[in-house]
Amino acid sequence: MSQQKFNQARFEAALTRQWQYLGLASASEMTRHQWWQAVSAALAELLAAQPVAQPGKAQRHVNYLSMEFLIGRLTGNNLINLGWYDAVKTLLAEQGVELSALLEEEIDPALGNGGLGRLAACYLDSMATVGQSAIGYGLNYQYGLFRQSFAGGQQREAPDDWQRDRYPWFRHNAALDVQVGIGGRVIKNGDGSLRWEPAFLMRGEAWDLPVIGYRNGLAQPLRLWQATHAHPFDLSLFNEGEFLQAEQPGIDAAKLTKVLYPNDNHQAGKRLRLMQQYFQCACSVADILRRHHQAGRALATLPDYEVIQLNDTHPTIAIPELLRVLLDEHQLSWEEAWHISSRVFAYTNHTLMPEALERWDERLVRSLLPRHFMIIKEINRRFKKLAAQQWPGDEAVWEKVAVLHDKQVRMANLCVVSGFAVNGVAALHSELVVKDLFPEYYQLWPHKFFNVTNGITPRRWLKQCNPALSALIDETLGHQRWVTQLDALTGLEPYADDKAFRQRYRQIKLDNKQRLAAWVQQVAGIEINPAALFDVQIKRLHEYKRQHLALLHILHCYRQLRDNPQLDKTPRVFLFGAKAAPGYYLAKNIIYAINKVAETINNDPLIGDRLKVVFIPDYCVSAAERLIPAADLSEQISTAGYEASGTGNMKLALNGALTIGTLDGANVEIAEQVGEENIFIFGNRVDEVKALKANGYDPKKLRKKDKHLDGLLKELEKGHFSDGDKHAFDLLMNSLTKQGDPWLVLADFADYIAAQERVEALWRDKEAWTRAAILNTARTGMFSSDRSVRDYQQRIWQSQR
Ligand code: GPQ
Repeated sequence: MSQQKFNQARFEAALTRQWQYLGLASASEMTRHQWWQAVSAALAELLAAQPVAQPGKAQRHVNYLSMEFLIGRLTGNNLINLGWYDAVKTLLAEQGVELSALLEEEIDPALGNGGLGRLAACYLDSMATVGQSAIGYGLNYQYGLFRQSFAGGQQREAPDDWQRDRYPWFRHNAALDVQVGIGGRVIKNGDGSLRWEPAFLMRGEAWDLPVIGYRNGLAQPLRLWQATHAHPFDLSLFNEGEFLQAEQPGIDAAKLTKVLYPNDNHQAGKRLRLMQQYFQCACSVADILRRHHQAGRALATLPDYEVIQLNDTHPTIAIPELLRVLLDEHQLSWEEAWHISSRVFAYTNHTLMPEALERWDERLVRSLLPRHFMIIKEINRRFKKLAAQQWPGDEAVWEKVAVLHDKQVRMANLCVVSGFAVNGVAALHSELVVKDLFPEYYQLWPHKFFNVTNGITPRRWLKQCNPALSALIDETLGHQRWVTQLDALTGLEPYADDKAFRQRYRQIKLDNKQRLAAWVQQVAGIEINPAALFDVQIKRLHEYKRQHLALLHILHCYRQLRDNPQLDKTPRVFLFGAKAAPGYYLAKNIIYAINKVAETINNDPLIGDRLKVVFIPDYCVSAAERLIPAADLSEQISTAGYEASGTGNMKLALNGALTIGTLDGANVEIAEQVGEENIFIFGNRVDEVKALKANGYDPKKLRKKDKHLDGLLKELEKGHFSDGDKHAFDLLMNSLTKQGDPWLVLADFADYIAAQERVEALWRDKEAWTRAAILNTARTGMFSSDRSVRDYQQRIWQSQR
C-alpha cells in the first residue's frame, strides 16, 4: 500500500468552506483556535470523501473493545501518518500561520485514565500501520478524566468539558446507530424459549474517528458510542396533552455516557458503570453482527472472520450478550451458540491486584440484565461439571475457579472460561498470571495462555514528540525505515562510541530540556535549570507505583545538602506528573506531601537550584509528549510483582532516559535489552517481596534500625514541611508504619538510595552517560507496538482455532 496523495486544491476548498461556515469574510479573520478547528475539519472532510483502503488480506478482523481510548491530540499525528505534514505546513505558512502553534490549540481528549487506555490507542495506530484489519469500540464520554489543579498543594478536580460536539475529527455515522435495552424481565415464549423484555430502550449513536496507518493509505475507524433516549417522548402521552410526563421515565439515557469513571487499577462497583459497560458491549456486538450479516456470511462462520479482544474485563458482558443474541434472537442451541462464542473472545489481563479484579453483585446484574444473568448461571453450571471431573470433590478449587461465587459474578473467571485466549502484558506478568492468578485454569487449558509484551507507537512517541532526535536518526541511519521497523535503531549502536554523535545527541536532549523548562515556568511558575539532571516520574498516583519512595529520596537529598552545604552534589530537578482518583485519599495525601516538600525546598536559599521539585498539574498525553523527550532519568519504582507492564518506561527509554527501576513488569525486558550497565536496577524482587510478606515484615523494626530513615520520617511527622501541622501527612505516615507498609517502601529505601548514588556517579561522566542514553535508544526497538500487534496476530488472532 502506498501513501495517499495530498490534494491541495481540495484541501483549500474545504478550508474555505470552514471559515465561510463561521460567517467570516476571509481566512485571516480566524483565531488560532478556529484555525485548528478549520484545518482539522477540512482534513477530516477530505478523508471522509476520499475512499480509503482497508487491509485486504484474508485475516480475522479484530474488534478491540475497550472502555478507554486515550488517543491524545490527533491533528499533528494524522498529518504525520498521512505524510501531509510538510505540505500543510507550507500552505499555512503562506497565510502567515504557523502549523506548530496551531497544533498547540488542540483539545487533548482525555477518554482514558492511564496506561490501559493509552495502550489501546497505540494498538489502533499499529494495527492500521501493519495492515491488521480492525475497529476500536469504546464510549464517547461527554466529560473525560477530570482536570487537575492544586490549591495550597492539595489536588482539586474540575470537570473535563472537552466539547465533543465541536470536535472536528468526529463524524456521526447515523446509519449505524443502534438500539439497546436494559432492565425489565425474561419472558417465556409459547414454544418454551426465552425472551428478554427490557424496561428501557436507549439509542447508541456511532461516532467515528479515523485511525490512519503510517503512510500506507489505510484508515479504519475508532467507533465511540454515545447514548441518547431511544424515544425522546412517549408520543401517546404527548398527544394526550401530558407534556410533562411524556419523557421516558426511569433511566436517563443521556447520563450513561456523561463521564468516564476516574479509577485506575480499582473497581468501585457502581451501577452506572455496569450500565456503561453493557451499553458499550451491546452496541458493539450489534455492529459486529450487522457487518457479518451484511457480508452475507452464516452465523456459524463468525469465528472465522471476527475476533473480539477484551481490553481487561471491563467489556466482559459482551460474552453473555453475544450468547443472548445467538440463543434468543437467532434461536441457536446452547451448543451451537457456545461453539461460536468460545472461539471469538480473547481477554487481556492488565493487573493481578485483587481490588482491581472486577466482581459484580448478582443482584445488580440480575436487575439490570436478567437474561444475561441466566446465561452466566448456565456457563457456571456447565463449567462446574467440567471442574468436578478435573478436581472431584475439591470444594476449595471450585471456590477459586467458579464464575459465580459469594453472590458475585467474577468477570475475569468468566473471560477465562468463555474465551479462547488469555494474555498478560509483559513476560513477568504473564508468568504470574499463570502461576499466581489462574494456576487451576492453566492446568485445565494450558493452550489458552499467552504473553504479549506491551508496546508503544514510535510515530507518536518518537517521531512526533522528539522531531530533533528523529531527524538525527534519519540522517545517521540514512533512511526512515525505523518508523515502521523500530528494530532498525540497533544501527545506532556503533555511534554510541562516536564522540561527535554523542555531542549532537546530548545537544538535542539539552534543547528539549530548555523547551520543557520554559513550559514548566508557564504552567507551574517554577524556574528550573536545564543543566540539572531531570528526574521524571509520570504515571497515575498509586501506592504500588510508590511516588512516596521517590519522596523519601528527595528528603534524603535535602538532608544531605543541609548537613553538608559544601557537598558536590548533582543538581536535580524532580518532575512529577500524576492524577489521583478523587476518592483515593491516601494517593491525594502523597500529592500533598510532595507539593509541601517542594514548597519548602524550592524556597530554601541554601539550596538554590541544586534541587527543585515540580509537580506538573493536569498530567495528560500532551504533557507526556513534552516531558518524555526532556527526561534524563526515568523512575519505574513499583513494588515488584505489581506493575503489570508499564509503557511510560518504554517511551522514556526510547527517548534516551536511563531507567532507575525495580525488576517489575516490562522493566525486566528493558534491562535485558539495554544491558545491565545501562540501567539502574534495585530493590526486592518478586520472590523476595513474597518472602518478606510471608515472614511478617515489620517496617517499625526497620525504622528503628535505620536512624537516617527514621530522621527523614520524623521531619514529615513533626510538621517541618507543613507549617507545624503534625497531622498533615497522617494517611501517608500511617500507611508506612502502623499499617505495615504494604508496598515495602521502607524495605526498598536503602537500596534505592544506593542506586541513586550510582546514577549520580554516572551523571558526572557526561560522555559515559550519553553513551548509555544512546544505547537505550538503540536497543529499545522491540517495544514498538507494531511488534506487539504482530505478536497478537501470530499467537492469538490468526492462530488455529
Ligand atoms: N492498567 Cl487494571 C491501567 O492503566 N488501568 C487499569 O485499570 C489496569 C491496568 C495498566 C497497568 O497498570 C500497566 O502496568 C500496563 O502497562 C497498562 O495497564 C497497559 O497494559
